[in-house]
Amino acid sequence: MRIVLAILFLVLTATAFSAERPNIILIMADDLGYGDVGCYGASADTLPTPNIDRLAAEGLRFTRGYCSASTCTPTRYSLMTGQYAFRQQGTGIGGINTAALVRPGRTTLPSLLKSAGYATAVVGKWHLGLGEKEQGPQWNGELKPGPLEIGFDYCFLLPNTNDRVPSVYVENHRVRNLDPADPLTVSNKNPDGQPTGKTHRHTLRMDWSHGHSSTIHNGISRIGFMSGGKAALWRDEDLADDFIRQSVAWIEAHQNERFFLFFSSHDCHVPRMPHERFQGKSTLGYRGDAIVQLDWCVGELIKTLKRHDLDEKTLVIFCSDNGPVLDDGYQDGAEEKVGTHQPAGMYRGGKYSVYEGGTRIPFITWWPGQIRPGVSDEMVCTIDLAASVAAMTGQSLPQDACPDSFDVWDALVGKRGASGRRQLIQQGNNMRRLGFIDRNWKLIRAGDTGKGNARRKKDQADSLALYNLEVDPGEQYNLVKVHPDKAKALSDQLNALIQAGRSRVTAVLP
Ligand code: NG6
Ligand code: CA
Repeated sequence: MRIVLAILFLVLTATAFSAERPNIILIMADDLGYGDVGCYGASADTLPTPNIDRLAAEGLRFTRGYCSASTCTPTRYSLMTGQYAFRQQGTGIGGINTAALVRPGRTTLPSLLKSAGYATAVVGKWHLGLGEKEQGPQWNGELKPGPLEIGFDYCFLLPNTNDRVPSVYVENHRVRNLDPADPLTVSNKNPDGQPTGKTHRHTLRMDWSHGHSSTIHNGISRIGFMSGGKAALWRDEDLADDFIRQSVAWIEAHQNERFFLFFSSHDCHVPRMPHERFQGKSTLGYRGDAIVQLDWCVGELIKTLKRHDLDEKTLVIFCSDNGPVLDDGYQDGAEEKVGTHQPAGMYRGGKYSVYEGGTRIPFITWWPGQIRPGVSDEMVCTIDLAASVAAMTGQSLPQDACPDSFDVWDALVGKRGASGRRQLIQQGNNMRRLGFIDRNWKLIRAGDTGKGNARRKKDQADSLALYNLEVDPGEQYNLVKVHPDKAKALSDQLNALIQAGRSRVTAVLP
C-alpha cells in the first residue's frame, strides 16, 4: 500500500509541475513606456535596468506587445475580464470611492487559474474598485466584493493609486492596521478643514502641477481627502519594499502548489517617491529612479524563484498598464531631466493616447528551459491572458466569457510557427477614442478629444487617421486621403466589432 501511495505521489507531483502548466507571475508595471527599459533602447548610463534586461536576454522580448488601453483602470478591467473596457460604462480611471468594477460571478483571469487548481494572489495596485455598487468601499468594514470575489485567494493592495487617497493597504477584506478607535474617512470634501495642497502649498516637499491639491500626507498632496486611520498609513518610499515582502512570503508559502501571482507594481506612477536607496540612481530624476526600483523588484522576484528551484516551473510575464507620461500632475523634474531619453521609444504619444506610445509596451515572457531566448514580432495583448490560460489549462470558455480575449499561449511561450493576434482595438483616454490595428494598418477613429491638458489634446488632434505601421511606426503620415477605401474598410470592420459585442467571432473577421 505504501509503495502504491509513494508512486501515486510521485506521479501527481510530476504532473503538477509538468512543462505545460507552469506557475505564473505576471508583473505589470505602471506607466512604463516602450522605451523605458534597457532591452527596449534605454541607455544603461541613464537608466540601468539589468534585471529586466536579463529577463529579455533569457526570454522572449515582444516588439508588438500591447495593453488594451492607455490608462490603468480600463487596461486592468480587460486584463481581468478579457472584455474591451469601452464596452462597459464606468470603466474609465477609477476614483477614490469607486465600487468593484468586475462583478462576482464573471469568468476572469484569476478565476480560470483558480479553477485549474492554482493558488492565486494579487499584490500591489488594484484601481478596479472595491465594495458593492450602491455603497462603494466600506473602509472601516469589510471591503467586499473585491479581488477575493473574482478569483484571487489572497490580496495585498494599494486600493487606488498613490496619488489618490486613502494612503493605506488593504489585505484581503480589511484596511491593514486600522485602529477601530480611529476610523478612516475618504471623501471628495474636506471633512475637518484640514490643511490642503492649496492652503499649505509652501509646506509640500513635492509640488503639484495640476490636480493633486487635497489631503497632504507624507509631505505630498493628493487627489481626494482622507482623515483618521493614522495607524494604517504607509510611506510612499516603502511601497515597493512592502509589495516585495508580501509577494516573497506568499510565493514561499505556496511553493509546493501551482501558483499565480499578479505583481502589480506602482513604481513609475505619480507621485514618484522611490525609496531613499534608489534616489539618484538614474539621471532622470525620481521617474527614472522609480524605474530602477521596479527593476530591483523584478530581480527580487526572480531571486526568490531561483532560491526555491522554481524558475524552471514558472512563466514570468512582464508588461505595463499604459504608456509613459512625464508630468502627470507633480513637479518632480521628469520633463526637465529627460534629456535624450525616449520614454515611448520611437512611438508617438504616451499615456492617455491612442497612438502607439499609449499602449505598445515592454512585453517579455521568461520561462527557463521552455522559452527559447529571442525576439518575437507577434502581436499579443494583456487582454489575451485570460483566453490563453484557459487554453493552457484545458478549459473551454463559457459562451459569453472573455469576449475579446484570444488564445495566444503558443505565441507567448514562443512555439515555432505560432501566431499572435491579427487585430487589436486600442482605447485612449476616452471610450470613443479608439485605434484599430489590422496587421500593419492602423485606423484612429473620430471621437471627441475628451478632457485633458493642451498637450494631450494636441496629441489627439487627428479625428480620423490611417497609418501604415510597417513603414511609418511613428504615425506621422496620415494616409486617409491616399487610401480612402482602406480607411473605410477598417472603419466598417471596427464598427462591426463594436456592434458584435465581442471580437472572438469569426463571422466579423474577413
Ligand atoms: C489622472 C490624474 C493622474 C493619474 C491618472 C490615473 C490628475 C490631474 N491626473 O486623472 O495623475 O492619477 O488619473 O493614472 O488628477 S492611471 O495610471 O492610474 O490610469
Ligand atoms: Ca498606469
